[in-house]
Amino acid sequence: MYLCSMTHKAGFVNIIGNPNVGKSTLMNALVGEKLSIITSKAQTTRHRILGIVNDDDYQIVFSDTPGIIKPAYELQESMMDFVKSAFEDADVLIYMVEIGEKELKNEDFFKKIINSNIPVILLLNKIDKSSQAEVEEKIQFWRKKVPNSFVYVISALEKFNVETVFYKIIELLPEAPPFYPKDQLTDKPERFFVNETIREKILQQYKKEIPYSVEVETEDFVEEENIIKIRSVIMVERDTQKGIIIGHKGSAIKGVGTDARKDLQNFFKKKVFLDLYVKVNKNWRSNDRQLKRFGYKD
Ligand SMILES: Nc1nc2c(ncn2[C@@H]2O[C@H](COP(=O)(O)OP(=O)(O)OP(=O)(O)O)[C@@H](O)[C@H]2O)c(=O)[nH]1
Ligand SMILES: [Mg+2]
Repeated sequence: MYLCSMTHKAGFVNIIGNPNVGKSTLMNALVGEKLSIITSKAQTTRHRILGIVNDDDYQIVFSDTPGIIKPAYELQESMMDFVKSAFEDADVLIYMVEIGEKELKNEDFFKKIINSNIPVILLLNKIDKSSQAEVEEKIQFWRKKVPNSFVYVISALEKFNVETVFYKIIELLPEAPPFYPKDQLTDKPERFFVNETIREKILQQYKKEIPYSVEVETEDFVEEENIIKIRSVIMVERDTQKGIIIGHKGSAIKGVGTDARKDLQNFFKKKVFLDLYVKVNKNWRSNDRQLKRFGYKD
């Protein structure tokens, strides 16, 4: 019998911060897979999404979370509950800020960060958009504001310094056995990634309030030898929004389908047939039962 002298490290590394700072871009870069959707609009991420990185002697369970906001309707309250849960089980907290911002959009959450008794890594992101002088000034600013943190400057988009942060995370991980099977990449099922990919295209293609009124549900996901046949519903809150999503003679929704199908083929590494349709689900964002149905509540 061989006794292994190497210790195993494992833990939850939870990424939090204001909307649009680059949390999802970072998680995808750290995991090396596109698990989270990314757009230029705030409030792209609505769920807590796990991304698991496995090696023989460690397992890092990253969590991407929704951007911190003051909730205005029930869906946003659920989104902030995901952020709260990320505070509760973190072994390492990643607080991401972007060049130009000065404070977290929720004072209570900020207090939790500066009073945290677990390690905090503060990442100053998007430094590719900034000058050296400005970056140095911001490092000083954030060191003072979050004195209990390890501060790093990064560009999640250009993957600058991401590897350095990765090694710091491994250093900070506690000794523990793995939490998930070593071949597991995420906690979410295939249909979730279908829904999110479609929602990403909607965020990119439509203006103003439309993307925020949309939820996507995949009704069929049938995998055959050479093709995956998918049927998904795009749900909106009102009749007028249905017309906008479809567009003149279906032109708008056709664009969503084409773009989503391309991404899904890359994600599943298989040919995809995607059938989309639109339904009204009145005020689903404020309806407890609907929020449960879509996985925003237990
Ligand atoms: N220039 C630059 N842009 C970045 C960088 N990282 C992310 N972005 C861009 O910032 C925007 C928001 O990125 P996301 O990763 O979706 O941000 P997020 O924090 O997950 O946003 P929410 O989910 O809405 O809270 C996208 O347009 C990204 O391409 C970076 O290092 N440099
Ligand atoms: Mg995000």
